Amino acid sequence: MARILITSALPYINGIKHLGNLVGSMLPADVYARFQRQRGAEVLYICATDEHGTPAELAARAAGQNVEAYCTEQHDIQRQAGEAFGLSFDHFGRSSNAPNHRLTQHFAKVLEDKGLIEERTDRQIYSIEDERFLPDRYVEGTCPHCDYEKARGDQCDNCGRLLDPIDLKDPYSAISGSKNVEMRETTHLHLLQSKMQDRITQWVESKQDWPLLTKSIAKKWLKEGLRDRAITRDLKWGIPVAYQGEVRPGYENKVFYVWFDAPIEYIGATEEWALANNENWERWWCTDKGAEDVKYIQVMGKDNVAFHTVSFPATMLGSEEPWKTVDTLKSLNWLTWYGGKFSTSEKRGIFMDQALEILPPDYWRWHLMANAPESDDASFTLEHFAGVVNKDLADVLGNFVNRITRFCSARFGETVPVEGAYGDAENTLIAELDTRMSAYTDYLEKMEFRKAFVELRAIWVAGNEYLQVAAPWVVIKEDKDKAAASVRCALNLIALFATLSRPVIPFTADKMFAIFSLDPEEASLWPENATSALSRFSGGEVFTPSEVLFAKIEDDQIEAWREQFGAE
Ligand code: B3M
Ligand code: ZN
Repeated sequence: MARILITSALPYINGIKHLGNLVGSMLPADVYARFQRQRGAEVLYICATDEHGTPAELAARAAGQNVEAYCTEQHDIQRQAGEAFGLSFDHFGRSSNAPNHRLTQHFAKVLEDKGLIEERTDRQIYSIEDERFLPDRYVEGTCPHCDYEKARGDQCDNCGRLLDPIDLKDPYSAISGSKNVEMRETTHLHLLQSKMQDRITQWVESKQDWPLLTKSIAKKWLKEGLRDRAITRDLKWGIPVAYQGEVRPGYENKVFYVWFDAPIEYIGATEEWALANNENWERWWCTDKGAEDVKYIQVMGKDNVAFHTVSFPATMLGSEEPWKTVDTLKSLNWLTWYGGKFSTSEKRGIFMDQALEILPPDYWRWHLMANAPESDDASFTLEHFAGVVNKDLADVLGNFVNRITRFCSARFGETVPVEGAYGDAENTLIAELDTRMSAYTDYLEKMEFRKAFVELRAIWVAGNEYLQVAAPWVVIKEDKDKAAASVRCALNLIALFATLSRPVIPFTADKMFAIFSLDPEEASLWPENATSALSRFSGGEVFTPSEVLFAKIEDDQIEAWREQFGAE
């Protein structure tokens, strides 16, 4: 049996994520995990909150909470939102938990032993008024590239460039606003990535099946030449720079840099899962302890690709320990909000909790995945969303289920009819389904989601067209047995649709299985072919018509949401 490890980029702790974040990492990973489970693979889907670094401290400060309490609260909020969206994590961990502390310190120690870590003294911005260094986002100022006046130390929100705090013009403290800052010397550990240029280049080149976007980002970084980078910061909240419980002298007020420890949490969260479930994490991560036959898939937005194709591999490969590294890295572009940015502070866009206040998860899941920003950025608009929901979900899928269960119940009763045999119309349908099901399966396997869901939609459409042709409501007047056979076929289609749709719309799929009192876990095993799938019910099975599966979105709802979520 295939063993598949899946991780999606760890959502940062500073607030609930928006739909763009969701479709950029967690949701596609979830769809893939569900698909592989239905195929019978042994799947481990791991995620966690990314809790360290200056954005966490600043968000806690803004919320008037201490950072630990803030992270605990936000972790719970994100965990609940994920559950409500049907994200089927096997574990949703926290990068601040003990396993990540141990592992991060372990990696640093091993890398240092291998001569890949060096202590260097840098100049950093120090705030006299705040009596502290101002790493990363603690300093703001004018962008040296575009003159935007509120650029943050690590990145300019206006031009998008990555920055070093010391490049900012007119820097000031993000804590107090004080401009009374100066350069002071401070010592940090640096990971000598420059020494690993060849090893990482070779490793990237060995990855034949990485998608274009992933590969081109990795190659761009390699071409520019890997630079050594500081992996510690002058902060209190984070993983202490300590080996075997002993803080490294001089590092009492320093911690590891968030981007050093965050990817290590993929392993840490697996250990959390193992501890909680009496499982073994090493068989997923250590190639000398059973992980050699694991297929490891990472899913993330394009801004995270460099960290996963260069920095994290530098940590793992540099250790020379037998760690499992990523096989397939699926990266996504941006989902924009009406062509612009989702923004918490400007109240633009829909966040995960708000989405579920207005509609059930499957409406969002379907739209987001069917329009995933794969080959390019994609723009979310409420108008497009409503159009897709009304057409695909309400008219095509929902209507099919409703129409045939009602018709059967009115004319044959609430039992699958047994009379009649499949004929030409059914055989034509089966041939089309076989072709489409195999294309659909291949696209899901390759994580080409847009193309996959074009096929799934076409499969639903094929069911509707079949029903148009078979027209049991007409045929029944002349040939009741023939009508019975097509009703049986259509009822079988409902169960097949439920199986095929379950990776993307799991809640609805389970409602569809419930019509026939089928156990979703058993009933959703991936079908071999259409012939066997359409003979699941041979007649006599009892069913109960469901409520309408999808409500149409009305124009006045769109209007109200445009107002509420800042559409323009
Ligand atoms: N936390 C994603 C972000 O906030 C970042 C991903 C970490 S993956 C190890 O941009
Ligand atoms: Zn700029």
